[in-house]
Amino acid sequence: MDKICIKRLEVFARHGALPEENVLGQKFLISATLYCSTRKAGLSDELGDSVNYAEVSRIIKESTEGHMFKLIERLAEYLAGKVLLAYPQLEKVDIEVEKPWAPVLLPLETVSVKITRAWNRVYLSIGSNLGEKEENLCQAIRLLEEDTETLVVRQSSFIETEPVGYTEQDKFLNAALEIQTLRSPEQLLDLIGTIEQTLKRERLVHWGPRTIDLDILLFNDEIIQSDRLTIPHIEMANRMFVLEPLCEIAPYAVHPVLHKTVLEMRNVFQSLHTNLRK
Ligand code: A4P
Ligand code: MG
Repeated sequence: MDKICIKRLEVFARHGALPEENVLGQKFLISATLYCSTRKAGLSDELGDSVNYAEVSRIIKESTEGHMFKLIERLAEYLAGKVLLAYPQLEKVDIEVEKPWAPVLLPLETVSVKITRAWNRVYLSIGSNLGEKEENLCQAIRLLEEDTETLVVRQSSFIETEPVGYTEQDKFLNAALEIQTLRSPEQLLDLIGTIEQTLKRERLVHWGPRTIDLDILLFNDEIIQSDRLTIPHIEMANRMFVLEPLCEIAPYAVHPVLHKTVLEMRNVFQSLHTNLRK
């Protein structure tokens, strides 16, 4: 992956755990490595096809001056988020914050924190079979877009599907979404919970009617099994209402446990059910 590097940008700011540091201020040196393809700009010679390092430097300077954190860990985290959110086309960013005048009272050259932060690529399934179904899906998408750490990159068409599981209920409207987010899996689950609450989802019957249901299907290529989360979603390969819309936006996304693409999973499911009906 190509890189654009900003080395040791000097900023005077007031971060520090000691009150004197917050009053007097000191020098910080900030380095950033931006991971993105420079191929397009390399051919076109157009700034608009690249990430403008002057603008990134300005974002770093203003963000560093505009806050007062106790820890350089916090400052590095904040800067990484700011840069990634300003440039969704970056895959990841390294940020190093050096504090050469840190009040350590020993003859050291500098202290620093260096972190790497990346966008997470995530696929979600959404469904509704209560109330204004289309409006519910649109509202859920809007609420995802309103989250400052999340971008909705792609969405499938809305597909009407027969209820699976508990069948004594209305048809569903289902869709799949591709998002990129800075949130961790658990933080994304919290966001989904908040959106479900905002849209007044009540849990009455398991697999029963709902104004909105949001599930995390794939999170990068991670495999997660915890009290709150199973990723990939445990039922995704067995549900046409998931595979059909997902196939529309990500046919070649790979299930990290089954090692099958979404397209393959959909075809397997389809042929299995066609054979069962014969
Ligand atoms: N949880 C664990 N893993 C995940 C994950 N990957 N994504 C936990 C989201 N949540 C996950 O989920 C209950 C708990 O699962 C969460 O609190 C979380 O900690 P839920 O969404 O509140 O409960 P649920 O929806 O009743 O159960 P579940 O298993 O998610 O059901 P599904 O798979 O969503 O099925 N028929 C059609 N045609 N279309 C539908 O959309 N949906 C369902 C519900 C049934 N039939 C359907 C449809
Ligand atoms: Mg669910």
